[in-house]
Amino acid sequence: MTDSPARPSATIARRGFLALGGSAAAAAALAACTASSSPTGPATPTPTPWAPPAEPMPFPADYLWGTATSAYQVEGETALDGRGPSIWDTFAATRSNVKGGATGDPAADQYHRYEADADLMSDLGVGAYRFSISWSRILPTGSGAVNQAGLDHYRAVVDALVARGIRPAITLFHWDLPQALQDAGGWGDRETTARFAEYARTLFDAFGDVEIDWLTINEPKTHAFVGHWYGVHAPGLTDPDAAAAAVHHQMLAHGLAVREFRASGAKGRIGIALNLLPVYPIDPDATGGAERVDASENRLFLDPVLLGSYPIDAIGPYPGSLPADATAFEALQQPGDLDVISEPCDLLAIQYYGVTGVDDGGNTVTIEPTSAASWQQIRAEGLYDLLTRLRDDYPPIPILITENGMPDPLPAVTVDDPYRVDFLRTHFQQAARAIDEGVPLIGHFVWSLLDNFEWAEGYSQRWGIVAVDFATQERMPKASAGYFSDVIAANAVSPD
Ligand code: GBH
Repeated sequence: MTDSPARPSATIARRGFLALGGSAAAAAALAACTASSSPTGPATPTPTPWAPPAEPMPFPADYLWGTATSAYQVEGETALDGRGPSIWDTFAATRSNVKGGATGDPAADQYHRYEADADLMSDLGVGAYRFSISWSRILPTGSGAVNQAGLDHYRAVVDALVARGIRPAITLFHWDLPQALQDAGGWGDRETTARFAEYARTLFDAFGDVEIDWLTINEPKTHAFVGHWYGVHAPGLTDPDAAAAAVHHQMLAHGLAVREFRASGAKGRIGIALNLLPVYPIDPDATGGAERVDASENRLFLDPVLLGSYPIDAIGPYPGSLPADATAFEALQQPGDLDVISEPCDLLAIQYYGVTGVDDGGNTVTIEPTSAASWQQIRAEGLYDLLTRLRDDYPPIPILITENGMPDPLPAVTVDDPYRVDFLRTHFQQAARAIDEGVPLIGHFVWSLLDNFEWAEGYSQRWGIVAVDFATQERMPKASAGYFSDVIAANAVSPD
């Protein structure tokens, strides 16, 4: 494969294949004609075979409109009230790991401002807020004695939301593993799955009285690949075998948490949050690379959860695959693991940012316009392709979009974001289109409520529908927040 493990950007190397049918295949063939191998160069937009109807497209009456964040990205106060260090504290402490030497302090100071942020969401009219719990606030060393101050903090957050009629959606793990667990082997060690199950049970017991949508693991793929293979996220490893182990152990941890959830009798629903990437082969006669990228990007995570098996073409020394030892990956799997991983969930959470073209060598190719995040190739119709693919290839399960959004083009504070209004409108339209065609989509969360700490990009990429001045922590709703508010109020998306 062409990847170098520590490549600076994934956009010039590989990524993911959705089996394409009908008009999507035609669109992909057209896209192939305009494919550019430059990650930043302007790709000619794919001709659009679908246009929205003249009348607003309605959403189901109980559709869940939400905004999303994660703990390390917005909380700040990384040393307060007994919080233990996480791998992101360690990683960000090395200045060269994050743009500008930034860290998770102060982020958006939501540790102190959750009440005001709940008011803000209430003003916008959102029905749900997805945030994550910092494992090391609850269990400072990842296991052992519970830190009551941590539980109290999140109880206050949950109460603030519920008091405003906002449904909490809580991610248990959004990449901030307690450092003590990393020191003991992290996701390379099967023991971490048992620690995760204990941590999850602690939370189900503490918040079981509240209707919550629980997301077990956020993007196991990103944490495994970007954190353990590319070395761009914490824990900063560049070892494909460590990435493969992190895949299996996160998947197993997910299943164990689902079992704990059922055993706890907690209210609410549970699922896993997978970032999925529609993949379009740029040469319709040479689709092997794209199929393998689809396997490593999508099926490696969907199949075990929804079908109880791993695909056979995701891992190995083939163009587009995760270049790890497939035999070693199999050796990690114990009898019964896949039964645990495929424990039935209440919903499938998906996160959608865009698509990629792939050549026969399994290399990603830019076929759509990118955003300030060079990996993001924007194509709203890819969301429709993804949703209908899930409907066609997997057993039926309610689907919740738990992330969808784009960054501002520049690092400066702005509230004028017509590109984001356009992004949201076109993606809501594709969601409505999929619902019309029988996809059981139950809600849509925008990433993100606030500008925040964008991992290795530090504070240089602003993803909020609400701007944050990090010096003063002032919140300023952008035009997109107003637009989103109007869509929520109408529970429908207009053609323009
Ligand atoms: C999500 O990841 C995250 O869940 C969220 O925390 C984040 O803030 C948000 O999206 C916006 O980025 O190999 O270095 O080129 C999005 C999916 C997949 C995006 C991995 C970055 C590759 C980075 N991510 N991808 S790199």
